[in-house]
Amino acid sequence: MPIKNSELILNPDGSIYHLNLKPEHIADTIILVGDQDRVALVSKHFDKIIFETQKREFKTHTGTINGKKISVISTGIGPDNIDIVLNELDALANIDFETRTIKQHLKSLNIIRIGTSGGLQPDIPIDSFVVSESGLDLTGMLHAYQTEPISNQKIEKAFIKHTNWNANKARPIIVDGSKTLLSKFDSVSTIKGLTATANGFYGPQGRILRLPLMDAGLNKKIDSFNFEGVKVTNFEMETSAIYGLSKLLGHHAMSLNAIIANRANGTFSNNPRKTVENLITYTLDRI
Ligand code: R1P
Repeated sequence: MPIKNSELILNPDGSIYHLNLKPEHIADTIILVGDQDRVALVSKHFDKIIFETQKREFKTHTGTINGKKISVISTGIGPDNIDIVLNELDALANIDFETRTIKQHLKSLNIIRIGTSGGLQPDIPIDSFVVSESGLDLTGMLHAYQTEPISNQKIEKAFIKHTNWNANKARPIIVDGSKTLLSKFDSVSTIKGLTATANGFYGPQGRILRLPLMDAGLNKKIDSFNFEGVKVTNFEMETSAIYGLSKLLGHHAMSLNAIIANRANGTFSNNPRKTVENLITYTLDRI
């Protein structure tokens, strides 16, 4: 049965609805960044750009680097955007837009996030790089899908117990990154971690400006969680959503985080742009 026009939405030129891309416009290796302006910081390292487009916050540059085809796409902020980006990337790779049917031979993309993040432990220095071995999903977005095959029940249960997780909030899910991709980053220059993904920047990450929090002690409980040596290293807004959807769809994903803030000691990087640029070159050298 063909997928209906209302479910798989194509633009008049045949490109997919939000990303504005046709299947031939993407590489098998895709770097995701949050900020549209970060796309050019990545593509300036390309030999050449062979395709570029933008719609809303979704900007794409596809080119080659040392002859290898690569795409960089901005996602904007948050797990709701990741739902759009991952589903549309998978459609570009694995759905035939002519027949609107799923292809017989499915493709696995390599999806690498280069993002910014706040460290949660005092020993995670500002301007360091955290490689997310796993993502701790606090967003609820993944619950729209059948998540049983990708979750890690034992550690999730320990986290729920330790934080006395409020039953009105979505159940946390812990999803692993791609071991194949992560193995390329086995280096002393990175910190391996469990990255917490929130569905907001302020209250959902425990920041107080004017509004009191439902659970003012939650961040302390997240910081002190320790499951057989595994601690929550950092907070951001996309990693677990990327890991969850990539696993469910059969893609390889990993997330690299430039630590520009430290929430444990209240500090912020003096030069976050430089740190992000360093993480970009560090990443491109390894993929
Ligand atoms: C918040 O300022 C944004 O920055 C972080 C968070 O995950 C969120 O998207 O990542 P990016 O710098 O990649 O956008």
